Amino acid sequence: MEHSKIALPIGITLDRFIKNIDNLQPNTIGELSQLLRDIALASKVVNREMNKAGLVDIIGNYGNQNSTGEEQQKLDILANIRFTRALSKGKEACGVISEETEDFIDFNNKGSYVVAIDPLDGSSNIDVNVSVGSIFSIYKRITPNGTPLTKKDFLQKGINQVAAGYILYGTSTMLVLTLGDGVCGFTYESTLGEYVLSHKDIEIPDTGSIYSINDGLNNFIMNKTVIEYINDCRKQKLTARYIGSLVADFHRNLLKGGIYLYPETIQSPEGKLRLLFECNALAFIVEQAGGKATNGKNRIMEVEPLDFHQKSSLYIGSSQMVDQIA
Ligand code: AHM
Ligand code: MG
Repeated sequence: MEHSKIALPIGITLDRFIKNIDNLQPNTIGELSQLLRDIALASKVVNREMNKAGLVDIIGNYGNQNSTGEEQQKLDILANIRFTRALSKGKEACGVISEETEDFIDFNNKGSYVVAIDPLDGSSNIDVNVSVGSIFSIYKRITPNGTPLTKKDFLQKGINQVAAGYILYGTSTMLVLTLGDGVCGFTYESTLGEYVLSHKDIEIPDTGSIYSINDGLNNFIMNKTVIEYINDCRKQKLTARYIGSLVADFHRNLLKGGIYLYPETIQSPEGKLRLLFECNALAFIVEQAGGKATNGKNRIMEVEPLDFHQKSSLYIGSSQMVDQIA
């Protein structure tokens, strides 16, 4: 695969990185670069709120359920507000759909892009100070600019993504990004308040020694190939690693080589993760890094979403490992 043609040195800021993309493709990417800045800024605010989570009364359950019936945590709500506000203030995104809301929001502006976002993934881990993440996908709207947005602007296949990324709030905070030309990672330098390029042209190893699955699901997995594959992993003494924060599990496997599996189970026959908010963005990133993502039958990026909150099984990571499932 051909990777980033942009020769930028380690240590440059995300802002400069984005500016350089502008210089290379001024007509196509100008709006997108501002949109990425808005997302980065919102993530810094979320990061700040995350860091003080132990100090003030913002951790814990908000008492509501989100549209798929799970409990929302307070920081979920806050993160959703921060990202939505940042996107609505700029004029580049014309609408957003979030894992935390039932329907999309139309910003009623002339922007060209729509954003699908999981503002805080793995939020049940916040109370115990374990890594969580934000995940985003950016698409061009399908309906004409300036007209009301419709469902079809958001129900797009993953292959239509123009950019995708995640922010991992971990031992350090990182933003990992693809614009369809390789994958770059930026580490947050909190004293400067800047993301700096720390991981250039990330490539996932073709195979690895890590498999990541919730072992408690074992007796409820519906796909026989997956059951056999996990047994094989055990026989080969691969290393089982599962945090229960998709972004963190994915990020580790992206850098070290491995596979993340969330299968269809008797309790969740369609899988648990959301195609629009979680699977598509990570599938785009992994493919750009040389890996693969499937639902066990099809390439994730080619699945047609019929519902905003559609769930999916997910097998994602090193290509040779994912090939054994699909
Ligand atoms: P969330 O979007 O409600 O936070 O749920 C998604 C999370 C993923 O981060 C994680 O990989 C998975 O759910 C863990 O699920 P389980 O506890 O069933 O293993
Ligand atoms: Mg999530």
